[in-house]
Amino acid sequence: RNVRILGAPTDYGANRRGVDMGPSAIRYGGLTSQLESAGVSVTDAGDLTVPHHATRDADAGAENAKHIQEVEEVCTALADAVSTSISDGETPLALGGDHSIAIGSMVGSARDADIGVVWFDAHGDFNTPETSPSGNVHGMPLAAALGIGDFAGVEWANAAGLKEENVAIVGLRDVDRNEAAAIRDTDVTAYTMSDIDERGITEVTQDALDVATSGTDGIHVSLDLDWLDPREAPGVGTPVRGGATYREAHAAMELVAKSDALRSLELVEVNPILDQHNETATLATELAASAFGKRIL
Ligand code: DIR
Ligand code: MN
Ligand code: MN
Ligand code: MN
Repeated sequence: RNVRILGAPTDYGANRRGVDMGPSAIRYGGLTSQLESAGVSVTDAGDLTVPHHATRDADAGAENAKHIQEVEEVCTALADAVSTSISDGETPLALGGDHSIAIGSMVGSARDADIGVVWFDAHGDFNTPETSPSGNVHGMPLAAALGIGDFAGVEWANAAGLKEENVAIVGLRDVDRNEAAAIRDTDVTAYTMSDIDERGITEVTQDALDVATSGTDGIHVSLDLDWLDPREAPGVGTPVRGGATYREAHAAMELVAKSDALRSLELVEVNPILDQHNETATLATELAASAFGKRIL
């Protein structure tokens, strides 16, 4: 397999600055050599050009969907880069940046295919401008892609044409009240940390992969580093106690590799300003290697 690294250095969807440095931190954490140790060949396409936050009106966008225009610009560019990578025969690995980039990754990944999605996250990312308590778009990308609420008919966001039945969220432990209702109202499959406690990471991840692969051409895996426990991954903007362990995260990514269905991957929300010695970025590189099939023996 050939992998193409695509950096998306943006923080427009997040409430804390610094996540735009995620692509650099992940590269500096040894991404290319980790991927090569998984036996894939690697091309680094560099970063998308994203205008720095400081150059834009601080209050741009609606209060309930901050910087939505910038998010659209970044996602549109990323969608093209992801789709081109796939047509060139290279599996895209998008580096955030905050989780708003997922809208673009999914649109690009789905341009010539029907895709399923597995979303590893502490959060549901299912808010809409009307339900969001923060107005931060990184809490909305799944709702945006699925055309929920205010996002109905928003072409740049809905263009992936995702089917709710092919979307699975794994690891929930911090979901806003109206967001929970929105998730329950859909046919999206959602597994909380309690499901992982009760059934184990292997069974839950396998079920999630079955949901995403059923009747699709391949899957997009979105890995928000705050899925992991903050003890393992402190360098994220919205840490929540009680997350996946180091072993659980690797086990899940190894199952992703085993599914042989991975069409695109993204690593998001790594914020080196909040990190300790770049350990969250480094962990992200290891997990990517597992997702691309790194084996010990
Ligand atoms: C919160 C936080 N639910 C929001 N979301 C985050 O602002 O909508 N998602 N951090 O990753
Ligand atoms: Mn701002
Ligand atoms: Mn997220
Ligand atoms: Mn999250």
